[in-house]
Amino acid sequence: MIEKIHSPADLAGLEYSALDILSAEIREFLIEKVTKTGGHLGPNLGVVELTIAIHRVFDSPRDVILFDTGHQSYVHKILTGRASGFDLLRQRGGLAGYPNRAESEHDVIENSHASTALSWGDGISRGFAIKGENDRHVVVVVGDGALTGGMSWEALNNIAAEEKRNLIIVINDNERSYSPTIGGLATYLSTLRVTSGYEKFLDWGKEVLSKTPVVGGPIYGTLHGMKKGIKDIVAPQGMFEDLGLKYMGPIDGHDIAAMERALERAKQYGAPILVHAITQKGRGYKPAIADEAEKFHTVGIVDPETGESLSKGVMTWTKVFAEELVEIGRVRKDVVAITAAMLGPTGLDLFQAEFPERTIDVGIAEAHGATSAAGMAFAGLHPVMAVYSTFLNRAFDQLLLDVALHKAGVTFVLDRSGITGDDGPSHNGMWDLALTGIVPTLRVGAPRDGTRLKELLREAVEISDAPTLIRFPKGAVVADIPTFERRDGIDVLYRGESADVLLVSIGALANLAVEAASQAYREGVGVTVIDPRWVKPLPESLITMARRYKSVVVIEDGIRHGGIASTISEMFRDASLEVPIHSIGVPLEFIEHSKRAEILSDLGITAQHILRSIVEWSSSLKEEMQFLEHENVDRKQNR
Ligand SMILES: Cc1ncc(C[n+]2csc(CCOP(=O)(O)OP(=O)(O)O)c2C)c(N)n1
Repeated sequence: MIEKIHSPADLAGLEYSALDILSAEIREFLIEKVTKTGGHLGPNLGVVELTIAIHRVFDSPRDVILFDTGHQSYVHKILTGRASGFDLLRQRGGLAGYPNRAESEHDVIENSHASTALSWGDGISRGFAIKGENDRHVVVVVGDGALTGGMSWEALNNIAAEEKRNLIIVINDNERSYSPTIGGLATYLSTLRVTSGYEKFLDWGKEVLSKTPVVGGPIYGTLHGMKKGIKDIVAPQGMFEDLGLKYMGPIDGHDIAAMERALERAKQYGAPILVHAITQKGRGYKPAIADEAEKFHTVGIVDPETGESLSKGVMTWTKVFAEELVEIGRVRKDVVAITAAMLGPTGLDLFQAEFPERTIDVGIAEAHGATSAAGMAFAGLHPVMAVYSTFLNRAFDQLLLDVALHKAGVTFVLDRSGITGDDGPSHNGMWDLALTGIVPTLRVGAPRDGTRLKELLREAVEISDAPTLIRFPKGAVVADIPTFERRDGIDVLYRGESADVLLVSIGALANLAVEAASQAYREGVGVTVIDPRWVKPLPESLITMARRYKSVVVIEDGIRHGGIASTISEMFRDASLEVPIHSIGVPLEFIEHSKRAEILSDLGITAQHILRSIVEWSSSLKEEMQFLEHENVDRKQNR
């Protein structure tokens, strides 16, 4: 059946028995494809029926369907004619792992950061209402995890206040973010989940009483009129309704007919309404259901039968950090670990296993997590907040004004810094060096290998009168790169024969830098490679060192604009040091999904590219100097 679905219109008129077959085929398809490419398997297996029901009740793209975070939009992609793209999911030229406007008119937001869809839905439905496009509906699918994010609540506050618009909020409640969703809201949703609900009570009442002659109708009417009072006894969904949002549910999100009935009623409602759907993450795939930790939230390349990973076990940056933090935690009882709903992905599950009382999951709430960390530092703890680099963007103001202004002894650990690749433009951790570069009091460390990561982490947690931040990339940690010598905190990794180029290598790119330098020697260019380790503040001795070289080259896995090369230029300018600076890094562009290695190669961040650039820059510098020398000689002779 799946080949017959080219657009949502092809779903119309299908019997429920046919839809059941289609659902099963979509699950098989997802398991077959996503286990080959990697991607978000568990969440998509959970929204098959829910997505079919939405596309049958609403008329996309005239009606707008938004998926919060966007990782659960694969079924939507299949139903909107993109099944053939799944062989290249998240790969160069293939389908994006998130909604993407360039792919389809059915995609409106290009997301991946959680908790934004309600604000988008608020804006779009408000826009339709103001323009008088009252026949258009906006459907927002939002997970229980995404509802833990503050933006969701800011949006709900606005949505509830503005009655007249067609906004349907579908809560996709699978009780999980990556791991089980935490906090008061999760507890509240679980109360709603187990209370089979006053909607059912009313349905029952209607059925029974309408069969009772004469008095039945009026009694039902009275019951309905009293609904708020009854509701508080039968089901405590009061919070949403007290906010001013009509609540429907809970509804079995895997029952297409029930979902359609609920969505049809919601569509007619004419004001913001919330449909609470209960779904099962990983549904229909045994290995996902059996995975207690994360229900296969996201997978790499795995055996479709067993769900076992097919990539060799490698030592990752995440694991080096996680193990070292446990070691530190054994000695330092004041060290606490904070995660924003990403216990497993940041490696903090190891810390939690040993120190559950010192591990805090704040939900998808990076901003709150950062300020809460400042509070814990004030109370005498040393919080280590581990987040993906891209998600720190969410907490910039809190990092600046709550943590740094208060000189709080908090350590941020940024995993997935630099180019990450497969998850597309919004997931690259390419902004952190530029963003953190402008935060007073903050110290930023960029380890080049596992040993330096451990060393910098230990140095960071010793600092209690200022915040620190350690950044490292995704994936396998590189082999250790030994220090030739350490001078004023700067490691010299390779010493060139002549003082042509001083190559300043930032973080995990050091192995490329050393390789390029060793080859440059054969091309007659002397390159010395240094690693400052702490890139903010940079040691003043960098200026003294640079004076001896003809040029300086900086390589960094972050945007060139406002990054470390920029900081070094400013340092040199302030010191009236006139040495040419070249920078290799990420341009100021949004970078489409592709493998990290492919993108780095495009950007000239490989040993070969670095070598070529250095040789080119050095020879043009030589030519320029020879030209200036000739001019000087001519001038002297003409005098
Ligand atoms: C701001 C932000 N922080 C962290 C993440 C990482 N993340 C991706 S999906 C996810 C869990 C989402 O849970 P939920 O909304 O319930 O969706 P589900 O996967 O359960 O369908 C998290 C924490 C993110 N996408 N955005």
